[in-house]
Amino acid sequence: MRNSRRSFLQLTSLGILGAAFKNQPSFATKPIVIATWDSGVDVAKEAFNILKQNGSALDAVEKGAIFIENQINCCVGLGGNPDRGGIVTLDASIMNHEYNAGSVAAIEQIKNPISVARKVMETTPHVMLVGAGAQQFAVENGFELQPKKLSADAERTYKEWLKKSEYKPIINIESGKNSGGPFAPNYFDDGTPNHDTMGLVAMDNLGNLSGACTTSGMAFKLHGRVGDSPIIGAGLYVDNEVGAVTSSGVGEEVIKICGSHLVTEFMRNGYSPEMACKKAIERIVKRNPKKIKDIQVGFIAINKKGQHGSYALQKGFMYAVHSNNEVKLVKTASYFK
Ligand code: SD4
Repeated sequence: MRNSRRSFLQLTSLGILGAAFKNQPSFATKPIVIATWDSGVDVAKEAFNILKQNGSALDAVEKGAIFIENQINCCVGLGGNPDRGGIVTLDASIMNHEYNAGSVAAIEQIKNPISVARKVMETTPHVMLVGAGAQQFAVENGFELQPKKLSADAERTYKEWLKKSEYKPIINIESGKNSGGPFAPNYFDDGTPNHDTMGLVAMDNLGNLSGACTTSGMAFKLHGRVGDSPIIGAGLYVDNEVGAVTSSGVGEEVIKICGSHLVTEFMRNGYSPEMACKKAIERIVKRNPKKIKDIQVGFIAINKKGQHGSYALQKGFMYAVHSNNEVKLVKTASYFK
């Protein structure tokens, strides 16, 4: 009672009561998982398999992330595009319902960085390990060092990129529209478009929230560049009292506004998941109104009631939702129409 009165007061004092309720997306019963992009459909199915057997949200999001990291011709995981020196470096983070978090950044030759991130969370007093130290920790914990070899797709794309070596992010405005540059979608062998980041957040049957985010990052980046995905509060945030959020797009812009944490705080103040994502995107717009035309950022969120929502800068962003034994792809509303 006290809580709902407080939320009501927060909403009215912010003058957004009507807007927040108008934008409430469909209600979903738990368990539920949502995952970025169209490649999120299969990822959500993997994660939901765990949830429907009463598994934890944490196990579910890790399973979903592992599934996509294991796709050899996918741009998440070791099959992803390399940095400008031809080296694949991976970022990943995971967070559970007790504010515990783990992440690895710029890790090389490790197939499942998400599981290394979970190991960091569960077995060390730290949150984040990077580069050679992250790799050493992984090997010491039984993760096999993989060969330094680009996937066939990545090698082709990299060779193409080397012809001009332009360091200019190309936004993935719509699946299938761009290819061959940073942020361009890649494709599975059957032509299915795919993207270089997978973020997913879930609520289990107990009502607990968790999230995971894994990426090969910005293609042809500077060696050592780290994006938003492994940074807790930027590419991923979970507050079990409020909701869980993850992002995709130009990580630098997400980091600068502490994006996923910001979306969580908007939900804490009573905004629906979609409205909370929209408010964070508007913060990016306000910060840099000129630059935003050339970049993409999208957030996806669920709140404690199992409601979900999303908002992006550019059109073309989407996310998969798996609840009630069915999975669907939802088109995200965007700032630019
Ligand atoms: C990054 N956010 O490294 C990631 C890239 C991404 O779809 O999301 N691409 O900045």
